[in-house]
Amino acid sequence: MKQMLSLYFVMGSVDCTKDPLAVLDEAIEGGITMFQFREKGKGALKGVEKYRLAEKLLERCRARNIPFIVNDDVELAIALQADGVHVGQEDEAAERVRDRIGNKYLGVSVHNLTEVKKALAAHADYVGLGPIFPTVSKEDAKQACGLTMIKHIRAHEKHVPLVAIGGITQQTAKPVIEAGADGIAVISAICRAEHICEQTKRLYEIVMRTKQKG
Ligand code: TZP
Ligand code: MG
Repeated sequence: MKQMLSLYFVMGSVDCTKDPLAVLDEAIEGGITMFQFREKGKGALKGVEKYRLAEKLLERCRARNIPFIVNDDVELAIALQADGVHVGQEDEAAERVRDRIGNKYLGVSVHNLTEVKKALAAHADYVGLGPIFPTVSKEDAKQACGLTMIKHIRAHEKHVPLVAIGGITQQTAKPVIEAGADGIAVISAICRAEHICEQTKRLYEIVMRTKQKG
C-alpha cells in the first residue's frame, strides 16, 4: 500500500483542459502509482456519461496495472469492479463502505489524528491527509494543515499508510515526504502541467528519491 501511494493521481473531467483519457495516458506513461476518479465540482458528468468515462479510464489503468479508486460513489465502484473507494468525512460512513465493498481498497480523507484513528478503526487501507497547502482544485476545502500535521500524525501512528494532498507541487513534494507521508496525491500539479508526462516523471523521481533516503 505504501508503495502504491507514492504518486497518486486524482482527476475528473472538470480538472482537465484536454481529453481526460489523453491526460491519464500521459500520467501513466510518466509513472503514477495509483489513480482516483473524482468526478466533482461545477460541470461534473453525471449518470451514464459519468459511468462511460469511468469505464474508459478504468480500462487504461487495468492495461497498465494501476489501481483504480472511485471517489465517493460506492455503486459505481461496485458496478465497475474498481479496485477501491475513497470517502471523505461528509460522505457515507467508512464502516458502512467497508461492509459494502468487502476487501476492495478503502481510503478515507482525514484532517487530524482523531479522524485517522477513526478511519483505522473502520479498517481503512490508507488515509488521505489534507489540504496540506492551499488548493485551487477543491471548492469546499478546509484550511491548510501544513507539514506539522503530517509530522504530528506520523509521530502517533507510525505505520498508517498516509498520502498527503492539497497544493502539492514539484517544489513541495520533498518536504511532504520528509515530514512522514508515504506519497503525494495531486490534481493540478499534473492536470495543469504543460507537458504532463515529463512533469509526472519529475514528481515520481522526487518522491522515490526522497523515500529511499528516509
Ligand atoms: N482534497 C483535499 S485538497 C484536494 C482534495 C481533493 C484537492 C487537491 O488538488 P491539488 O490541485 O493537487 O491541490
Ligand atoms: Mg467526498
